Amino acid sequence: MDRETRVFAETHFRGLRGRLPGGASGNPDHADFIEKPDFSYADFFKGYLLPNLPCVFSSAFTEGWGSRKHWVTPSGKPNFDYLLQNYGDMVVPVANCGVQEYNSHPKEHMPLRDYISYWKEYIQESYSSPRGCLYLKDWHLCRASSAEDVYTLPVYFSSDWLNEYWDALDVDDYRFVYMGPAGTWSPFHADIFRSFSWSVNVCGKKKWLLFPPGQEAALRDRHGSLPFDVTSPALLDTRLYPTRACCGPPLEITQEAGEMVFVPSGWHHQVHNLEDTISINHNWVNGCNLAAMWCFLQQELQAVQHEIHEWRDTMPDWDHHCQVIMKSCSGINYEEFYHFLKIITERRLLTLANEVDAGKLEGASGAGLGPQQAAFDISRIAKVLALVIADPDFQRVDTSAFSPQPADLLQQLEEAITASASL
Ligand SMILES: O=C(O)CCC(=O)C(=O)O
Ligand SMILES: [Fe+2]
Repeated sequence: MDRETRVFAETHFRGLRGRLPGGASGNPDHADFIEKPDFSYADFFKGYLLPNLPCVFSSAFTEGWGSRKHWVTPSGKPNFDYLLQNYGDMVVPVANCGVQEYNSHPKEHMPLRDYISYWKEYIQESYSSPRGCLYLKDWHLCRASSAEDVYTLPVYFSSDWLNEYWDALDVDDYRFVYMGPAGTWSPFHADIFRSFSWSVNVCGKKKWLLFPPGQEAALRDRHGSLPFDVTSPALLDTRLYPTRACCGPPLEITQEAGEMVFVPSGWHHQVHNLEDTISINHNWVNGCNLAAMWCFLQQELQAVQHEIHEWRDTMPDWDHHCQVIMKSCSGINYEEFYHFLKIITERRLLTLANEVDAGKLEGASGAGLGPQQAAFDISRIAKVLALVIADPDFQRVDTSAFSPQPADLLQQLEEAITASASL
């Protein structure tokens, strides 16, 4: 990141005065298409990441990817032989797109070779099977094997604290491979923790239906539930969906082979594979959507509190129980969120310290995007950490074993902000 982009970003957040970036006024009718790879990180940051708007990058951006060479036949179909030879024994999660279980498709696990046998048969039987329509999704290929020869992370998406954090802990990641025949689909959702996502088609074609943040409220049914499938004719029934007509049409994107879609934070979406498709995607959080993640966690805690409110006065440690339930339902609670902020802060402080030692070499520091990015990151963490510390539910968390103490971490951040003002 250059200095001008950092100043632009900090001015942008000052202008928001703590409000979350919405993403769009009304429903945009198209997503910009970025043709040329001479598009800079600053162009993406200012044009799409900060205003929280979707865009599509042309296939030129993924030209050199190993997966686009090896996973695809010359006629553009999945290369089953290559996949079998290289990954056949790996166990993968597979969802049944014909069945709804709560708000997702039920999943089972099987070796990739079994899934590929199913897929070949499904094609031979003219895209039908007594086993239903099966979609391999959320496969953590990178955790199981090196992905160096599969793809390279585009610089635009490299400020990724979620994967940086989980890599530091070495327990999880948010990097996925999806593959499935034409007809497989992902139900209506917003991404985990209000993260951003990017998604590349290694081969095939997807249709995306996207709604800007807030628009989904009009899609709720009379009980307040979001639809599972926004294309369902049931949505036309005004007794079931009384406010449906207040929601504009979705932004529709057709993503071709090699193209890369940027999904902004909090945009609900539904995705359909129009052809046999393989895709790679990441979920990611950084300074631009950190406040949205914190808001989401507050809502998650409120939902838990609502569920067990009748025991509030009788259960000792009721607040602690809410945090335990939150961790098991959402994958993270307030303690872990604090730890996440702490780890990212420590890494950025190191980047800035090295920067001073290294005589201010732009881009030469550990975080990849340079000292200006680290300074921006620090400023965003400070803003969100101040909100966390002021939150009454966080004040009820036992922080006695936290090191450093939250107020001390905030102090460190504020000192770093002062020191980096002249960078
Ligand atoms: O490709 C899909 O089926 C879903 C992808 C998705 O939801 C995402 O990348 O956020
Ligand atoms: Fe998604």
